[in-house]
Amino acid sequence: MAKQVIKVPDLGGADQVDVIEIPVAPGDTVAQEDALIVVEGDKASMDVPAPVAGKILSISLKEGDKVSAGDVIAEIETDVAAAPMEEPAGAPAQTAQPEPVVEAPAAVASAEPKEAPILIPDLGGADAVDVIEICVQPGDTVAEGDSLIVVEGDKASMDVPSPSAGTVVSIAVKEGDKVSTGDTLGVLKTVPAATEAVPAPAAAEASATPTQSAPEQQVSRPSEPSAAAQKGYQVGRDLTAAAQVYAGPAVRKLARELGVTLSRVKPSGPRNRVTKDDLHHYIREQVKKGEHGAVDGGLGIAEMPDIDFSQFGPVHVAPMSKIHKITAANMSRNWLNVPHVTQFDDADITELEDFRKSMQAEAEKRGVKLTPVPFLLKAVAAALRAEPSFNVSLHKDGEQIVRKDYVHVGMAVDTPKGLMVPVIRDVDKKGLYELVAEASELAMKARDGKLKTKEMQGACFTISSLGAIGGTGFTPIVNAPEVGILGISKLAVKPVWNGETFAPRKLLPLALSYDHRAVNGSDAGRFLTYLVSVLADVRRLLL
Ligand code: CAO
Repeated sequence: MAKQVIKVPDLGGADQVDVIEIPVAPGDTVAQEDALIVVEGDKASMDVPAPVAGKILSISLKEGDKVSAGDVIAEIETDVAAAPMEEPAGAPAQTAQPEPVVEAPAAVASAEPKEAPILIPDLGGADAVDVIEICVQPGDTVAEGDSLIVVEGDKASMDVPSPSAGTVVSIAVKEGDKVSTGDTLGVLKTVPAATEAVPAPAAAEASATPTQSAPEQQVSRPSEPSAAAQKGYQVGRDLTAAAQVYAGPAVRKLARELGVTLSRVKPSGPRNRVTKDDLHHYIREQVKKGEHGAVDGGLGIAEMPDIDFSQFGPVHVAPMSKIHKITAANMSRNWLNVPHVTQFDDADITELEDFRKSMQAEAEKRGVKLTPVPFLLKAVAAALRAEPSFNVSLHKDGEQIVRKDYVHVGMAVDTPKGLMVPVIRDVDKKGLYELVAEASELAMKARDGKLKTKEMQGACFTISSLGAIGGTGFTPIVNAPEVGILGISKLAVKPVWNGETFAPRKLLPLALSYDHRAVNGSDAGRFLTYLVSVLADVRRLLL
């Protein structure tokens, strides 16, 4: 075991570049060539890879630091015998690609517009690099230093800047092409005024064609920073807009390996840069969605779109009450888990209504108000007793049916804080006045938020009455693990054929939703038919 101090290698002449990402942490084991840091200069971002495999003991930098060649990056414990790291044995030039050459513009003697080929500049020794982005198109006007294309080698992505101001006549490469130093990128028509303004001295030092000198000498820079270079990161930001993504070469490579479209990844790095962590987070989210069946274009449940409603008009966002949130979660659970069937019928409650009204005075003396709801509770309880195949729940194992020998009925109550369902126990054993009193008390408790948990548990079945509100019908959602729910709508007087004539009758619309795993349509049919018959003639409750 030996400790090695890892230093920033030659950056191809670049100095004081930003550390934009540190993909490793102390304790990490890295392989040779794994990126230790990602740095970014005016024109290129590049990985600085580990020259040896080993375990990171410490990191001397943090994101945002500025570094130059020779600065300490980290200390690594390695099996390899320590070697001096600053030694220029070619390693730095191989591992960290220098910035692309910004070719000095040639002096232009004439003010006449001139078309000239744009050549791929010296790529710091890299060969056959990928064209990953084309930033301009024919007809675009560019300033000197504006990015024309972005290329990516093994270790760095870099902008290829325009050698001078002008108009792009043609682009000879496309995304995915491989280019090397000296290849023709396109044709640029130079603008006389701009070319005259370019300082000439640089032309003497830099050639329009690639040089063959040693890497550190290959990097030439204009004697004055170009407009684009002065803009610094602005170039990068423009690229982001053009390519919808801003990421280092290691991240791009990983994205390609994983088949991830980088523009879909939410960036969290400096200047909206996609980091490796962002990529990992994105993959984790996709896997999670996949496990829940939410796959693009598949049969699963697609994710709800995240819509900014304020784009359509003024909005006010308010938190949901706790009850509302619980109800929403339960509804969605029940809706997704229970295969619902809803069956409809109208109960002729003409006689029931006559009876109810005739009892109103007596009820008032008892301090209660008779509405259709207690009659419905009583009729449902009778139907559950008459059709025990409906008084069941599906066992959790999905292989057994739990048959109940009690009749507890839930009653949906609309409260200011949301929907609550208190449960009336042993409904089949209680008289009408007892049921009215209990239903009123529980409804009041629900509205006052005073219901105890126990008072909301144990129902076999639920009734949900919107009769006082209106509507001709609705399909209620089963309150699992109960087996069914009865939705009651507003009674309407309708002409009904009695065999001789049409007579006005009071019809109560009923909708019975049930869990088709636990009961069959025939069970539900019998249940609803019995219920309708009891409501049509409450004397049957005595039978
Ligand atoms: N058709 C016509 N009128 C009806 C009716 C019906 N089906 N059901 C009740 N009414 C009448 C009552 O007779 C009463 O009339 P009067 O004021 O003239 O006497 C009036 O409507 C008000 O009744 P109520 O609401 O005070 O009492 P209720 O017994 O009908 O209902 C309760 C009690 C707790 C069920 C009800 O208050 C409630 O909260 N309903 C909402 C349930 C709900 O939200 N369900 C949806 C769940 S799924 O999202």
